[in-house]
Amino acid sequence: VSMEHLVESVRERGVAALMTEYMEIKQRPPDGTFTAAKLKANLPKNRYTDVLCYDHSRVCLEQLDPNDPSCDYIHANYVDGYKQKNAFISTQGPLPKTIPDFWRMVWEQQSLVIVMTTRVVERGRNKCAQYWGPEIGDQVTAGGYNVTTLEVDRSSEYTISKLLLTKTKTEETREICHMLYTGWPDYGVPRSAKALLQFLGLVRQQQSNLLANLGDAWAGHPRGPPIVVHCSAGIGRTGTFCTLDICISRLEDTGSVDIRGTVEKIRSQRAFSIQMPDQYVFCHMALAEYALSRGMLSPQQIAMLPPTIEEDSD
Ligand code: PTR
Ligand code: PTR
Repeated sequence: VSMEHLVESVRERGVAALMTEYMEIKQRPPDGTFTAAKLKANLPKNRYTDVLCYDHSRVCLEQLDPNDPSCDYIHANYVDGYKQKNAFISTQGPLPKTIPDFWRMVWEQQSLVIVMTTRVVERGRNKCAQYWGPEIGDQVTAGGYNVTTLEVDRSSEYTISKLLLTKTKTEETREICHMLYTGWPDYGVPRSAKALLQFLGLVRQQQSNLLANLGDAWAGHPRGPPIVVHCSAGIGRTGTFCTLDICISRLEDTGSVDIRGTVEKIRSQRAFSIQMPDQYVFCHMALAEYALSRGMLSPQQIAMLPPTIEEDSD
């Protein structure tokens, strides 16, 4: 449907109808197996026992030990973008013991950008291991990799760091952009839709800058390697982020939106994506905010929407 249509329907049916729509999506049972995630040797690699990782779309690490079927497992799935296969890797926040696997995945998949939408500790609980150094000059050694923090740029809602990832054995190095969004509580929605949209634009920009540095290495794939996206479980906030990216690309390309279809598609690749009704509603509001900023909707149309959006549009 068109953006105007969407806004009209949200206004008419209200937020409660969106919540109901989300519950319908959520009630559908997972359609796939979780065999690798349930292997005894892999259980300690899952952050949450109730959030498992599909087999059919999982990212397999290189099988380093042919006798160990568990050594290719990491809690991560490929997720398609808008007209782009495997645009993202959605993954859980690394555990202390899976940090080496995480960096190995980044290296093997040749990813350039890591998006993190959780903080390391929230409400006194560990949500993600400190797998990179937060200060300039910090170094982290993980398995066969070394990670050095070269630059850190902090603003109120996010922190962007330039990391140097070195494969110790060959001394090959790669520049990685680490993009930490701090203004997003777990189980919740970002404090500011505007700031998140701005962040999303920066993610795309970083990916294309880093890609340009590589010359024609990715010639056949103009948008490059998968962007690694994670929160704590890698489903709620990660799913919301991917939904918005996909919906915005589609809106730019065709002028139409399909939030429900997008969420269903993402959930078919990364089970349980988008965790809260609020996050589903937020996708609608943020998309309306985006359309407003692009002159696709009028302020009057926006003013008719439920209040979430007005708080952000100053
Ligand atoms: N078992 C956890 C829970 O207690 O809810 C699973 C979980 C944790 C699910 C965090 C989603 C979470 O949010 P996010 O995917 O945004 O990190
Ligand atoms: N602790 C999580 C929660 O209660 O939200 C665990 C969980 C994760 C529960 C996923 C259900 C999940 O699947 P679905 O999103 O399909 O309900």
